[in-house]
Parts: sequence; structure tokens; C-alpha cells
Amino acid sequence: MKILVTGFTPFGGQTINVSWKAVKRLPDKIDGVEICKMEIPTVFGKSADTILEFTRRAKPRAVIVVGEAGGRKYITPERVAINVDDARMPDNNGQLPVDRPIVKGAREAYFTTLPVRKIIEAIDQVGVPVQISNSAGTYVCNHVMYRLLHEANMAQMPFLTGFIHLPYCEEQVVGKDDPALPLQDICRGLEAGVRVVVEAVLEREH
Ligand code: PCA
Repeated sequence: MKILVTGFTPFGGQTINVSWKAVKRLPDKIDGVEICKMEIPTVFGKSADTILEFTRRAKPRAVIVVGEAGGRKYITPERVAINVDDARMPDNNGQLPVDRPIVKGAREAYFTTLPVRKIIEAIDQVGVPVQISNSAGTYVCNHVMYRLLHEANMAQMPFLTGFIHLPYCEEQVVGKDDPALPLQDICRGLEAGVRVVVEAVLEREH
């Protein structure tokens, strides 16, 4: 049995994306479940296509998409994805969609199917700042979350899926005022959240 956890490439002129830095440090196995890790491009379309190619082939039981939300003080599991691409800056392929539906004619929004409250409790219990977020934005992260929830919603055996945004890690904010957490804390919090998803996957099996 496996689950997939993804991080993004750096974007917006940065050299680091904390999401991939943290995801690649996750254990390879938790409670017998394989943790597959993948770095995906910060590009509308291709980001989600890359994951969906994997889910169709490898059939993971859950997909946790992890991204960076610079400026936030907490790890923020996302509650909802909305059906719109509206970029404030070009993606890594220069695309700048404005008010464009992600999937024409599909639902306006999907709620996460990850156990978001339990994830928050678990991250809180390891002492890492965490808060629910009610908007994943309208950039590439929301795009990927929406596409995965839409795919899972149409599948016969839907995988659990949702999104976790991470704040900057300390090395990204040297000389700046932006809030940040030590990478170690971010990794500890993320792992606690992933463990909750592993438990949920194992429970569904029985
Ligand atoms: N954060 C961006 C896209 C990639 C990432 O890590 C976002 O919040 O949409």
C-alpha cells in the first residue's frame, strides 16, 4: 500500500521551495505504508497532470499535496479548493491565467477529503504552529488541489486527497521581515500530519 506526498519547485524568482525541502525528508515508510515523494513543477496544468499520471498508474490510497505559502505564520491544512485559476504572477512557464475555470462546467468547489481536524490536532500535539486555512488561493496550489479532488470524486475507488501549505523556513527570510519557522519544526509538523493520513488509509482498509 502506498500514499503520495508532493512538493513544488521554486517559483517567483526564489531558489528554494520549502515544500519539496520538507517532503523529501519524510520517512520512506510509516506503519508499513510506502511514502512516495515527488517534486512537481509550479506550472498550471503540468503540475496536476504529473500527479494524475502517477495516480492512474500507481494507485496510491491518498495524495497529500504540499506547497509554500510565504507570509503565513503557521502550517495551514486547506479546507477547500475552488474552480478558478487567477494568477498574480506568471507560473514557471509564463502562464498568467485570469478568472479561468479549472474544469469547465464542474463544481464550483470541493472540500478536502483528508481528515483535516485530526491533522491539525496532531501537528499541534508535536508543538508546531498550525491553523486551518479556508482559502488555498487561486494560483497553482489551488489548481492542483481542485484537479485532484475532481479526479478522486469521479473515481470508483477514490483516493483521499487535500493540501497542506507550509510557511517559509528560516533560511528563506534572511534579511527580511517575513515570518518563518525552523525547517526541523516544519518537518516534524508535516510528518505528524502525514501519519494521520496513513492511519486514515489503514482504517479504510478494514
Ligand atoms: N505555492 C504556490 C504554488 C507553488 C507553491 O509552493 C501557491 O500557493 O499557489
